[in-house]
Amino acid sequence: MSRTILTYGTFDMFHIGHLKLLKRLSMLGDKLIVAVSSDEFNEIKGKKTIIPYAQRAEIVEAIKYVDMVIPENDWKQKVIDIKKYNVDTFAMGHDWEGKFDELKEYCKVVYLPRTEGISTTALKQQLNKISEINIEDINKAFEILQRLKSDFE
Ligand code: C2G
Repeated sequence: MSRTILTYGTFDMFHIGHLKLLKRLSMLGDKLIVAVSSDEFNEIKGKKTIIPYAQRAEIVEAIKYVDMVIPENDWKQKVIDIKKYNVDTFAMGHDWEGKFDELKEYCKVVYLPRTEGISTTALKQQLNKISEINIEDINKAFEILQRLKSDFE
């Protein structure tokens, strides 16, 4: 009997943490279905994504561990998806530990350890820091370089 695994996520700015999770999920069964959060649903979740849904879904679909991608549009669709795709195991990273235990009525529920040291939030913060280097600083640096250049000519 083939075992279907189901997970949900935003997968914005796809990184190694996402990849390692999908790899480990694929080892739990024969078919991995990933529900990628729509842009509208992320607004409901209070999450602002950098990469739009269509691209996030295409990236996840291209991952060799993933067999199928479906859209995640609301919190309530999980039970419907579990029944529709005859899911054997529902699984998430452990930052969701205990949050979906009510699904144990329908299938196995598993929380896997997250990959430490990487997150989309942290990537966004780093990008913000870089963009904070304002133009003024850049101009100052440029002036100094020009003066240095003229000193050596
Ligand atoms: N993840 C991980 N290691 C990281 C970062 C993320 O294992 N360093 C896992 C998360 O635990 C999650 C999955 O990658 O299981 C996707 O993470 P997000 O894109 O942040 O998903 P989220 O916005 O939490 O959406 O209905 C549930 C929600 O859609 C979950």
